Amino acid sequence: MEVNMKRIAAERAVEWIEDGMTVGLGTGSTAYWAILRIAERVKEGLNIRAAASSIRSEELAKEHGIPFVSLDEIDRIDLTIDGADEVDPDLNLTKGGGGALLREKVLAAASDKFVVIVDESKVVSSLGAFPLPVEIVPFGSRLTLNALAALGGQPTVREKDGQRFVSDNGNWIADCRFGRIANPAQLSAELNRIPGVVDNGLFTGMTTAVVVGKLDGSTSVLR
Ligand code: ABF
Repeated sequence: MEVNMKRIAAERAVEWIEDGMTVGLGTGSTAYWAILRIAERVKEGLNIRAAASSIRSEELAKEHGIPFVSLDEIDRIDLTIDGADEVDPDLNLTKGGGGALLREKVLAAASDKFVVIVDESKVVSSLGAFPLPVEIVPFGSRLTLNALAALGGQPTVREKDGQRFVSDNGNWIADCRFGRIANPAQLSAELNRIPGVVDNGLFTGMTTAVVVGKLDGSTSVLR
């Protein structure tokens, strides 16, 4: 039987949600399994309120009856469950393959617990094989791209269906090929010092736990 590794990771993480929690909803195909499982638990009586890391996640959650709260009404999130593109041994992440990195990082930073759900292909010895998404403002983008190139990023502005990709925040994504990222925290700080950079897909020192779905149908938890 085909194992859906993303689904089993998502469903294990969702079991950690407790009544009365404010829950952050991630973005991407793994996070969507979590949203579907949360919706099932809400129908079974779970009492939560959710905040979403993308317009797409909010739409999906509302379609399935998950109660929402505006981020303007809360100061903390109890638990956010989100996907990732890569996870290194220190639980640093590459995120942003779905173009939602900015809102995802806002939620993760406001969360008491930030739980990442992945299939085992995402667990790597070091970050960097996946091109690093960097959210940039369109204004002066050529200058910003030059600065990213000067750092060794070989930036490519993301396109989707032949059009320039625009994030939920009206910005662009530059996918950067730095190669192996030996010090994610240092690179993240260097990137965010570039004036036209809004944020980048390196999530360092933010992860509470990673739930890994495996091909044999089991899950493991990295802390
Ligand atoms: C999102 O999930 C993004 O940050 C990340 O790129 C993506 C991973 O996608 P998937 O779960 O579909 O593999 O959180």
